[in-house]
Amino acid sequence: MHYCPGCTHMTIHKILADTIDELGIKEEAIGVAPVGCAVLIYEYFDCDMVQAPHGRAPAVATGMKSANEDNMVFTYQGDGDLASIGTAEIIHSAVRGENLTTVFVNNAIYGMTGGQMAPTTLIEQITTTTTKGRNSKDHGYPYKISEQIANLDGASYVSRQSVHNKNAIENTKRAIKKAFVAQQNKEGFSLVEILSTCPTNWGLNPKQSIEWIEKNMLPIFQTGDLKTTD
Ligand SMILES: Cc1ncc(C[n+]2csc(CCOP(=O)(O)OP(=O)(O)O)c2C)c(N)n1
Ligand code: SF4
Repeated sequence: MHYCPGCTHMTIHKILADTIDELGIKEEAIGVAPVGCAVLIYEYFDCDMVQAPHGRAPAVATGMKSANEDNMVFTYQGDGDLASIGTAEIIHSAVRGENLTTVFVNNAIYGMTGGQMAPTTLIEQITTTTTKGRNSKDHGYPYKISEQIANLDGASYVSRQSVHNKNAIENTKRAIKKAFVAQQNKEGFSLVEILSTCPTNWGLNPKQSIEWIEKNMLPIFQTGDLKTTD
């Protein structure tokens, strides 16, 4: 794989691929790849995949689903892609209640382009564009877009999970499965946000990156289901 050592995009790929296999939906699955470090996700998945311009995956996915409602359509998007340039697309897909599933990988930074501040960057987090740390006066606050989406009537299932340990990985798998089942049941838009590492741009080694999620991300981006039909 092309990812940096310790990058949990790889873990998330494995969870997602295993879930597709377990649900037996490989033939009808169509994934939409993002722009960002996961741009090459189509190299690793044995199902139909297309690639959308930065932030536009939900718009492309909407077309795929409209063409054939039996398609199981998912997008895979980073926080720069989904919560910055693609905010309009993701919010309005949820507003319209598009019957799609989104896997949203939040590593609190723009990974691919060299570690610039993302909307999800934490207060005091150092990035290449917040060299003294993000401060709310100049840069605003971390964007909890999943909470916003959970409040929309068109969203059926919204969850935030993580991959920092075995339990978290199991919960992530359960959540992705639930999101696909919501799509199978035609319940509307489903999204699973997953807290993920970026050791390279965080300037940490893989072990420290896992600890950084636990210490810094989990208190701000609390995990659990934000909306469910249960
Ligand atoms: C229209 C457009 N604007 C900007 C870019 C540059 N760009 C490529 S990837 C990226 C950020 C990716 O960050 P994120 O979505 O968080 O994914 P990560 O790389 O962290 O997984 C940006 C700004 C682009 N490719 N296209
Ligand atoms: S730059 Fe960050 S997000 Fe991208 S592959 Fe490397 S560790 Fe992963």
